[in-house]
Amino acid sequence: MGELDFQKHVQYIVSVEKKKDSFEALVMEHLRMNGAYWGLTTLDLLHSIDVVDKEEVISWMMSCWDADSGGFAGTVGHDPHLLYTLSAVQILALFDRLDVLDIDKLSSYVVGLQNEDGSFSGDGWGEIDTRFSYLAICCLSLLRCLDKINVVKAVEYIVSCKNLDGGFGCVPGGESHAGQIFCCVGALSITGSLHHVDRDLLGWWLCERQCRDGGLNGRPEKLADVCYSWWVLSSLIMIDRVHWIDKSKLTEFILNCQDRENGGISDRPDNAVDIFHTYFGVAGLSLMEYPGLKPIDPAYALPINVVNRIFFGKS
Ligand code: GRG
Ligand code: ZN
Repeated sequence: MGELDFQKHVQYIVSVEKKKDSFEALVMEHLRMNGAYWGLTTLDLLHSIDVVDKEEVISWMMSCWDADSGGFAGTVGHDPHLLYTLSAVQILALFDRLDVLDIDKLSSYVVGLQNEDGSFSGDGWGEIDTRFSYLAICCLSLLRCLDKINVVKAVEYIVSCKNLDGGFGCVPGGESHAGQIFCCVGALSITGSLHHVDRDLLGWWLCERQCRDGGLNGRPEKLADVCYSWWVLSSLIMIDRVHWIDKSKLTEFILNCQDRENGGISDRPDNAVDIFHTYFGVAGLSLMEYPGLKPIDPAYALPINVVNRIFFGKS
């Protein structure tokens, strides 16, 4: 199975950033801010964030800020959305440059997306999903502004999306899915509300996601995919049940998804690599304390030293 090829993955991430005119870059254009967050976080976990020109990234990011609404867009000239707003805050946290933000305007944008029942819309168009609850709560917490929303109602809404199997869906009654579980458990963890989770029941559902090949899937009967190394493992860590997974088999599955020639990690062995699965693979290995990687925080999806710097003022 070999080892994690630190150097090749750094080269791959830098090359994706440079290939702005490729087909892949064009179809991903609307998500550029989110892609930048995945790439930069991965570089930091690999101890290589200094290969990027931070000032250049910050000036591009600020051109994606919509001063009218207070939110960030996925790229210049597009509409703002909570997803890109959190990605922008996370990138600035990585760079230790949250000072460039207009925190009042930004937090008002997020606050304005909370609905009567405590749920959140992702943008002005109104779609509701527990993903948006996570995005809003994580973003406001990083800005030290959680007190600006109705946290009790936000938590009540998330709890109303809990299922009999212990998992969570996107809206009340929605099927449990590992991605939504990450969002709900992450938001409950950040707000100090994990007592609403049945840890044994949910831990059992999550550890059953491990397939014969060692990889994790997102729900029953589906194929294993490297991204669930993040969604499932981070949730298991937050509820203190990560020892229910076979770590060495999962490590082997992730390492087998590396492109040994050009770097990058794919969703499953022999598939094409992309920036998202490169993050999910490296972050999954970081959660399993793979030697040489920075440890990552399972709720904020940022290196632990970055989270400590925000909340305790140290690096
Ligand atoms: C900052 C870490 C971080 C996250 C931001 C947007 C978001 C918050 C979380 C998304 C959570 C989510 C719903 C992830 C699932 C993504 C995914 C792989 C969906 C695929 O679903 P299917 O049904 O695939 O196409 P399966 O694997 O079920 O066959
Ligand atoms: Zn995937």
